[in-house]
Amino acid sequence: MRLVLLGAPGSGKGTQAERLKTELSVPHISTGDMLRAAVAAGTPQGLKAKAVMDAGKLVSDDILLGMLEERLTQPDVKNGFILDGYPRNLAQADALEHLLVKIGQPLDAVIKLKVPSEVILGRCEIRFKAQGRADDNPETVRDRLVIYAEQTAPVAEFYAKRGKLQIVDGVGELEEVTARVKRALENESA
Ligand code: B4P
Repeated sequence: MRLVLLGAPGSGKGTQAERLKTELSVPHISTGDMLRAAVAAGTPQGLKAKAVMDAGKLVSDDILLGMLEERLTQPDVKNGFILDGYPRNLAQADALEHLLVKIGQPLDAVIKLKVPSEVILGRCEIRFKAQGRADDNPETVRDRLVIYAEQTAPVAEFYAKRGKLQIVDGVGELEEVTARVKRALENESA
């Protein structure tokens, strides 16, 4: 299974990917986690990315593509992957198509988790209080939602035009959302 999870910040992409990876026996690849690891390790990419991430903006496409290409060519990806956080704009969607053709791993499914902004603001505020992630600050989340609407929402249209997009209601208990995603994947393979 080669799956892309789309959705606004706080829509549950990372949360659901962690729940699905064991069942699907594929790695969860989160560009957000990769960037946070680069920041923590103080790599040159991490040093460039930190201020951008803290402000809730998108890190440069070049940095992301380099990191993703390296990750998607690791041996554990041979049976597929769940990609979370990428693509976040149309240039990244194009770059991903080319990269997947190059490595012979075309996408099987794209699922967008749909969650209203007021629910997202509530979730991120809870995570901000619990984990103190700078980009979960309510003001920054509002900015991230604007960037999402302007730059990431067109990516869903990109996949809809290719007949790959399924939209899943992301509101509810974690188990309910996981069950909905699994049903959507079953439809995909039916
Ligand atoms: P991400 O790490 O992708 O951050 P995120 O959008 O907030 O999603 P995440 O997966 O962590 O959270 P989730 O919705 O699961 O990106 C962080 C930053 O990295 C970006 O702003 C950007 O700067 C940079 N970046 C990453 N990828 C990039 C790219 N491709 N290009 C450029 N820059 C990039 O969960 C959120 C919260 O909701 C959690 O606390 C969770 O517990 C809760 N939650 C989830 N599901 C729930 C449910 N059903 N009910 C209640 N709570 C729920």
